[in-house]
Amino acid sequence: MTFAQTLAARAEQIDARLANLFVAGPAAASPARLRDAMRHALLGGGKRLRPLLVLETAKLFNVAAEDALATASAVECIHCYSLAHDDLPAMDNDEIRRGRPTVWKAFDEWTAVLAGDGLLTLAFEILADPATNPDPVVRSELVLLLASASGAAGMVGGQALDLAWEKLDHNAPPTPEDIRQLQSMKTGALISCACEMGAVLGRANEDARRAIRAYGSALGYAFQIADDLLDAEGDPAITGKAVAKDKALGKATLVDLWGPQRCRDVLAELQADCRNALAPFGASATTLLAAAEFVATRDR
Ligand code: GRG
Repeated sequence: MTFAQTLAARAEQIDARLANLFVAGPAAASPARLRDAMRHALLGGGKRLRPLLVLETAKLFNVAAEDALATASAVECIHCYSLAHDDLPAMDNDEIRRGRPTVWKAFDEWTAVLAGDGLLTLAFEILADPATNPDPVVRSELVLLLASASGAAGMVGGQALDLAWEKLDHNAPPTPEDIRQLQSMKTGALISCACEMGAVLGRANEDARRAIRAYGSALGYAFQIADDLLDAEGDPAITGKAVAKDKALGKATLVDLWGPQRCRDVLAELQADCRNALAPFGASATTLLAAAEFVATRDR
């Protein structure tokens, strides 16, 4: 199986689990318009990379996919809430996401804000549910990891730094270190967290957790550099979003500062970091290794 086939098969599993949240799950009782907007944000076209990372990391520690799917779906709820809010006129003002109208475009702004709020809260409702994992210690660790990766010192903080650079006056442009910091908070933290949550489900020891964190952190960094390259050079027919959007918004990216070639060199170094971090797991980490290659060379 190629990595693209594995990703597609995992996406099918996760999509079915996500769709069920609106049928038998906690979102079933929400008002119809809000529910439709949450469904719009959550379903329909995402690659489901973060859920795959949860499932594949859990698998390293012999956790069956069925026992990791709820955790994987919680991470995707957070990711999709962040996209719905990021697309709002007050933030990135995007009209197209995953080749479809963004949530605020398909509904309206207040519905998109509330749909994001609903997904954010839903993620923690899923993690706190004993059906997700019978061990309360595991559940509380999952909640803590996801809260800190997605909160004010993680994704939300990274988004705040990003928007501040873009929208407020500064005496000097951001340095590569500034960009690295905001990107690792905004994008890297959730990707790295998805990996570590799989290790928590598998009750991995501290050495293994450290190795998974090193992999997740290199992967998250690679993901963001690849995203910047895609913004600069990607084909909108494949990426499902406007090209050169970051430049149009005046966002500083590493592609601007370093140029595409240096970014590609750094991507190759990060792939090597991922390989080194996964070395202790041998052949059982093949899919995670392939994920690193996919992230560094992706076209969507
Ligand atoms: C609004 C709190 C808040 C946070 C927003 C993640 C984020 C923070 C904004 C998204 C903006 C963006 C395009 C960031 C680049 C990295 C990224 C998250 C890309 C989209 O993720 P993919 O490629 O998307 O995994 P799919 O559609 O496949 O799920």
